[in-house]
Order: sequence, then structure tokens, then C-alpha cells
Amino acid sequence: LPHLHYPAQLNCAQELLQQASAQSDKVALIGAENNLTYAQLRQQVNQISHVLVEQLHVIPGNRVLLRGANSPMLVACILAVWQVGCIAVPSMPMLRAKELGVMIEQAQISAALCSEALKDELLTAQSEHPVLRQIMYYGGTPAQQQLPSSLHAAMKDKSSQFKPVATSLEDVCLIGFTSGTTGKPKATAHFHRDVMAICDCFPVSTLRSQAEDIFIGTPPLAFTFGLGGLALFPLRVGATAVLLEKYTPETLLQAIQQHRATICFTAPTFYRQMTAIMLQAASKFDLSSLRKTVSAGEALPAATRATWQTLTGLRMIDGIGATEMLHIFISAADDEVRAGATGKPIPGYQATILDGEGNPVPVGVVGRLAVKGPTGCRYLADPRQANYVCNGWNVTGDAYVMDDDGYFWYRARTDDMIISAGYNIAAPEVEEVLLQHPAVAECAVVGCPDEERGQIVKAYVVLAADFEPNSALEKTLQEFVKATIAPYKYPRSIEFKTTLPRTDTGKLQRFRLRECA
Ligand code: 3UK
Repeated sequence: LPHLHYPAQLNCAQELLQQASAQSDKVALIGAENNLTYAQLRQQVNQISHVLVEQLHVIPGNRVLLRGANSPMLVACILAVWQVGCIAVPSMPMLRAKELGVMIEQAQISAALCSEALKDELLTAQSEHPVLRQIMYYGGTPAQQQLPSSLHAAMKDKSSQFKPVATSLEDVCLIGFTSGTTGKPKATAHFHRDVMAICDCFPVSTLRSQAEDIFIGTPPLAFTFGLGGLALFPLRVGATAVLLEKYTPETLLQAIQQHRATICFTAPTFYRQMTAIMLQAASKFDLSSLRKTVSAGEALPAATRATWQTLTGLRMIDGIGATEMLHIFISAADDEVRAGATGKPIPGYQATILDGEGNPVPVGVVGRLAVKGPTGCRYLADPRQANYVCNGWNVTGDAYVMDDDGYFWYRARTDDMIISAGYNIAAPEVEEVLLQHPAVAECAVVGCPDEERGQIVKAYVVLAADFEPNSALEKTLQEFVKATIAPYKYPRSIEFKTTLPRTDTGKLQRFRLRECA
């Protein structure tokens, strides 16, 4: 695609800050504590850049850890790290010292910019991993902001001009860590070019976002879904982003109404929780400003899509993305949605379905999803690179099927296929059906070892308000599944729970349920 060709020397922070000259007084970022106009954002980024170079003594290529809840300041820090030619390594706010230590070693992190609120775990990690030389903190009390280690104190006397480091298009600027549901988390490296490419793919072809848009949502900036959707995409088109430090489904609904947000990014489970609230108090929230709502992170069940559409009139934009690919690569614009399918490769990307030997399978046959395009997987010195990238294809580990029209239909993570008495059963298919029942708020289906059948289908169910767990309801749900899909797929065992284990990114942790099963 012609618009994906960039000059050989390019610094993505500089590109993203270009809107600062075009519309300097427009609000770029709305935070819990403060807002930043485009001009103020650029000024802060420039001052932080001076601190990085003059006080933290970073040189291009150094890896800088970023740590904080979503906020304008966190965005400014990421852009500053890019502007000085360093590599940003954002970390999930919930991580503990041990997990941070793994990241510090794996990415050889030498400096960190950290929210005062998340200081303790990082200090513990630093004491065991001295490769992390220096940390500066932002936020905190006025007294803390006077300390020598405060980013604010250090920014005060810095110039608001800075000449971006002339990076090349293929310099690494970002290391994204996968959530690591199994085994050691994987570190994926991305270039300045990749950051530009994701801004110029999905938002252009599918989201069709513009300067007038107001972006809002929940994914942490440490998750590339959130980094793109809540920071890079809005900045690229000169729009406004609302960054929520804390949120619940209820406060997200309030924030959409308050800020008249037009584009929302979150995970399916969050949309479900929002609809549950909207159904209880139908007239309470005015969501009429919303234009596009994007769901990613895990499969979007039909019931979630349908309820959302009934309550808002909006066709949800489902999209599959991956940390390895940086952002969404298969999706459909709202006027091209085919309910149940994720969509088609977004312009710039190609997708195919492969069998176990890496050969393409015919239309209609389930296999492994493989994609290629302007972004791709580059693990940092990790033998698992060979599992993910084969013959130039990025093989995602998802079972998919393609139809005659080139739409891609999600089946399951390849490791979430249940084999029971010789039948292959996709866990998400059973979950979809259970979610159509009014008693079910959330559910997770896993294979449970069974002497006779090898595995049996087991469902963990969180009930909707007003429903009581009992064996009659268990039977009702089993009959409901049998009456809706092939009876052999029904959950032979159902366990009622009050919550399900999820990652900070909203993904079900089926492996943890498999362990208890
Ligand atoms: C699953 C989906 C079905 C799928 C991500 C948007 O989720 C993101 O990245 P992760 O590295 O996980 C990747 C895996 O998650 N998945 C994501 N979206 C969907 N499955 N339907 C979907 N719509 O198994 C994939 O392989 O955490 C999502 C943008 C950026 C991202 N990093």
C-alpha cells in the first residue's frame, strides 16, 4: 500500500507529534488529574526527553521501562523514550517484583520512568537486578514531586524544545511483552515503521477515525491493544483520547457519556458487563455519542454482539490482534460485519489457514491461522520464534476457518480444543451457547480429564443477578446447550463460581481452570 511507505529516517514520536503544530490548542489527552493540549503534550515530551538524556544518561538503543496506570503522563513518557531513540518497554501495572525482574533481565532494561503509586515492586525488583541503573518517578504528593528522583522536579528547568534523535525506520522502538498465559513471557520487538504502520492500517481501513473523534476504553497502554487504540491512533489523526486510570463497567459508561466519546476500545467481557448494567437501568446512560465500538483480546460471542447492538444500535467491530503483530490484522468495518466471523485481513495484511505441516487447507476446513503484513513477530532471542514464524507466515496459535467470501471465522485457541470420546470440541463454541442463556453472565469451558472419555466438557459459570446456583439450573443449562448445538458438546459438568480468572487484559485464563479441573 503506497501510504505504508515511509522515509528511511523516521522517528515515530516526531510523526505522532506533528499534530501539535497543526492544532496546538486542541486537547490531545484527557486524564483523571489533568488534560494536555497538543502543544502541552509536545512541551512535556520535549522536557522528559531532556531529562532522559541529561539526567538518566540514556543513549539510543537503551531500553527504558515504563510503569503506570493509563494517563497523559504515561503517553508523554513513551513518546519521549522514542524521541531520544530509546526502546520503550511498557509494563502492566499489576505486575509484581518477580515478574518485573524477568522483564528487566530479558529486555536488559537500564532505566525506568515509574508512577509514584507503583514504586515499591519496582524498587524490590531493582535491588535484585542492578542492570536497572536508575528510576525516576512521576505523580505522587507535592512533597514527593520535589525529590531529586522526581521527574517533575527534573523537568522544571528543561527547555521545551528538543531535536528528535534521527532514528531509522527499522530501529527497534518498542518491546511488548505477551501476557504469558503459559510459560515464560515472550518479548516482541517492533520498529518505528511498525508503529506508523498500525496507525495507518486498521484505523484507516476499518475504524475510519478522524480528528473529531474522542477515543475511550480500558486496555492498559502496556498492552498493545491499548497503546494503539488509546494513544497512537488518536494522536495520528489529531483526535482526543480519554485515559482512565481506574474504571469499572459503570464508570466507563459514565465516562463515555461525560466526554461524549465516539470510539470505544475494550474486551468482550467488559462489553457484557456494561450491557448487564444498561439492562438494569436502561435510561441512565446517554451513549448517543458513540460511533464505533471495537472488541478484541478474545472471541466476541454472538450474544454479546447482539445485546450490544440492541442497546446501542451499533454493530460491534470485532478484530483479532496479537502482541506479536502489534495490533489488529483481521477485522471488518461496521458496514461489512458478518456476525460470527472476525472479518477479513485488513488491507496491507494477508491471511491463510494452514494444516499441521504448514500447507494451506481448502476453504471450509479448520486449521491454524497464519498472517503476514507490514508488522510481524520478532521475539528477542527466543527459540519460540521458529514456532511463530514459518516460511514468512506468522502462525498465531488460533484455530480458524475461512469461508468462500474470504471471511475468517474463529474456532478456538489451538490449545483450547477439547477432545472428548473422539470428538473435537471448541471451548468457545460451548461458551457462546451458554452466554445466550439469560442466567449466564460469564462462563469458561475447559476439558477435564476423564477415564472413560479422555476429557469431558466442563463449564464454569458465573450467574447473572437474580439467579441461584442449584442442580435444577445446572440441568436447564445442559439441556439448553443440547438443544442448541450438537448434543455431544454439552457440558457434562457445571460448576458455579462468583468470578472467573482473567488477565489484566480481559482474557480468560482457561489454563488455570484446567488446573483445577
Ligand atoms: C486472541 C482473539 C478471537 C487470539 C491484541 C488486539 O489480544 C491481543 O494480543 P495478545 O498477544 O493475544 C493474542 C491472541 O488473543 N484474540 C485476540 N483478539 C481476538 N481471539 N477473536 C479476537 N477478536 O488467540 C490471539 O492469538 O494478548 C488484540 C490488538 C492488539 C493485541 N495485542
